[in-house]
Amino acid sequence: MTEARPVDKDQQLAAARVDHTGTRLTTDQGIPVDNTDNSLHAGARGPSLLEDFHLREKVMRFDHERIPERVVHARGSGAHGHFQVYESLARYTTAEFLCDPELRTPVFVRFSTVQGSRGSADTVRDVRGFATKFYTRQGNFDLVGNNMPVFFIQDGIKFPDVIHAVKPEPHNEIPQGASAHDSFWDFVSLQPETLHHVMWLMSDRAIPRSFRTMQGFGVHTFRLVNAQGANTFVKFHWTPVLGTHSLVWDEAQKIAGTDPDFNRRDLWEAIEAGAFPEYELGLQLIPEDQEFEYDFDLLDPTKIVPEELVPVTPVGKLVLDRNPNNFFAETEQVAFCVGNVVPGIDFTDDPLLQARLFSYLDTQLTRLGGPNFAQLPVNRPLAAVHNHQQDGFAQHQIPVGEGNYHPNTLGGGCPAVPGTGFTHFPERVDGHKVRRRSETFADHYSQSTLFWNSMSGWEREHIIEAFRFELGKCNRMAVRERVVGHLEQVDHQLAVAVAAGIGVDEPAPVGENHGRRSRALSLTARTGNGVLGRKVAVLAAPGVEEVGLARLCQALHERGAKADVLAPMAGQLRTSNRDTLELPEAKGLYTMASVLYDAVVVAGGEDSAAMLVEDGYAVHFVAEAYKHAKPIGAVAEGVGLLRRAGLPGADGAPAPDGAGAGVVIQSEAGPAGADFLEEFIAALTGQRYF
Ligand code: HDD
Repeated sequence: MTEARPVDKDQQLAAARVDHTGTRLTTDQGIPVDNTDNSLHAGARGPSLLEDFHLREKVMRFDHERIPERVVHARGSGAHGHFQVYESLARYTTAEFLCDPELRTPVFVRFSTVQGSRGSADTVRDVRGFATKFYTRQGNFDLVGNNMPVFFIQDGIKFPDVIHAVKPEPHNEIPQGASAHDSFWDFVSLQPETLHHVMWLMSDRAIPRSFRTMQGFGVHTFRLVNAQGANTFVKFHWTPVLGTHSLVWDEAQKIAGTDPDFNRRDLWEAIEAGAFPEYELGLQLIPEDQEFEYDFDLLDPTKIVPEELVPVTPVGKLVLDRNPNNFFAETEQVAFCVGNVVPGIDFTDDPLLQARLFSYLDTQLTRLGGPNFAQLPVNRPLAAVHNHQQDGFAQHQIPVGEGNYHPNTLGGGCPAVPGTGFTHFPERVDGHKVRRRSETFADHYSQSTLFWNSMSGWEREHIIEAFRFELGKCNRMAVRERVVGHLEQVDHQLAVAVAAGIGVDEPAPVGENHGRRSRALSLTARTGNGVLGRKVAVLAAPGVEEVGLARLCQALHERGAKADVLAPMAGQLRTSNRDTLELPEAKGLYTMASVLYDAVVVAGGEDSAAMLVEDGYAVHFVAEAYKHAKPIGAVAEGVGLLRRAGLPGADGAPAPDGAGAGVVIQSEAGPAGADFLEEFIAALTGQRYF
């Protein structure tokens, strides 16, 4: 067991931080600047002079502030944190950070969307990246995953094709941040291996509520290798402690306009507020001799290993507890490379993974301007770096001595190669060189059907609506028809429902649905715990009943949820008895929208309720929250707003089956009581009421 001590990435980063507080302005050369508001002119109204080095330097630096955005995953958001394993996994691996429960390994995580450019909206329908850099004492390990456990293609040579197809079309660069266009679906219709991932993409997984409520997956099968050299196949899973939760499509589209930074802001604010996002690392471990036990190939990245076959064992926890100091220096310059593995973790022959091993190293050369990107503070390993790699753009170190080759005597034979270090798993390989796909990769439909079968009723409805939206945006009828043809292979009912919405003839049944399900695939199996970090809008107006309002805000605060009081006029609210209770200042109702919240409560108070009922925006706010199946509460006079918005059950008559679910009402006058608060918080825990 190694010595128990934290490995401090923060301390390493501190050396790179620059704080300008209390300093005076200089040029990049350290020359003091006397005036940065005026160029040097020949006469106050005359031309600028070429000798003005300050002007030239300032403009030159500005001209070159941008670097190429990532060719995929351009829009992202990052955070620092740490990872700790629960118990030693030495049985499986020599990776020290997985073997020492005392060791807190610093990490940097970047979440991202795939299709859109750096300035695109957060809530588009897309896959989300979940990339983690572990700064271990044995070097950096990068787990570069997504929030979906499968990928569109089986061989990395198809990556440029699938990305060209999904990115904005080449002739007009439309659409931004969307897969709802002809070229993507043309590709899908011709490449059925995409189907399984497309099912995930059309599900609510593609519009996560928050980076904090999103699963992560390493996707490929990797290997763990122990001290005896024995190999265990492994799939990596991140499970958010808060549960996995999504938006609904109408909401996601509106947020893209109301707050394009929705997910980014949420992550930032949660960390600032101390509600640190947490994820459990889980492993699916498959003994080497069971490689061929399944009806799919472990090397095929379009397949999951169903949890019913191999359970996910929780092995450790990731906590994100610090926002970056500077977006560009850290989040933009972080360079993940799938090839960064530490001793005890190794690759498999998954042909998608194999191509990634080239691409990530290669892409940084263009993006970060040369081969020295590992020296950037956010990329620097905590482990010592010694080798003879030298020179290149932006070399920041000054290697001393003459022995820049191996073997040498001029440098004392250093850096020495002791013969221990990363040893590749000695997999036996035997075969002919062929440009061919393995036949074990041929089944593209069984797991697409498994996913469909595992969805709840409302998840299926959302999938059908998503297909109709996306395919409905395709101009070519032949593309729509071909996709429906593939859906028919997944499930007849699905294909019929989609076809009916997009003007395609009902397909004839082609076969039987196998009927298998995996409960772990449904969001209903991933509710998580509590209401931590949930955002509640409390609608109020002058004359609001203040005791109940204060109780509500406090009850939510105590459970880790956040209450925003929204009123037609921002600022300190006049309350029903003009008392001086400490109430939070109200935000302007018109500056916010129901789509930015997880739930709504209408506060009590006669004057307040009377004003809200007459306010069209407030009525819309509540009606929209109901449409998006969010928990809604109302206290005493506040119930009037629910009535005005036409919510079932608000008028005292029994609501039709299920229609009143998630609506919590306190009819009796007076402040919100304990029963109401408990019931509302229980409803908030239940998330949505479809
Ligand atoms: Fe990739 C970025 C995830 C297949 C080539 N990828 C990138 C990022 C994530 C993923 C999360 C953003 C990293 C960051 O935040 O900087 N990519 C995946 C997953 C895949 C996958 C889960 C399949 C299982 N990717 C994949 C293939 C290729 C690439 C098959 C090429 C053959 N990916 C890249 C890239 C990027 C990248 C071009 C762009 C920016 C970067 O690497 O650093 O190299």
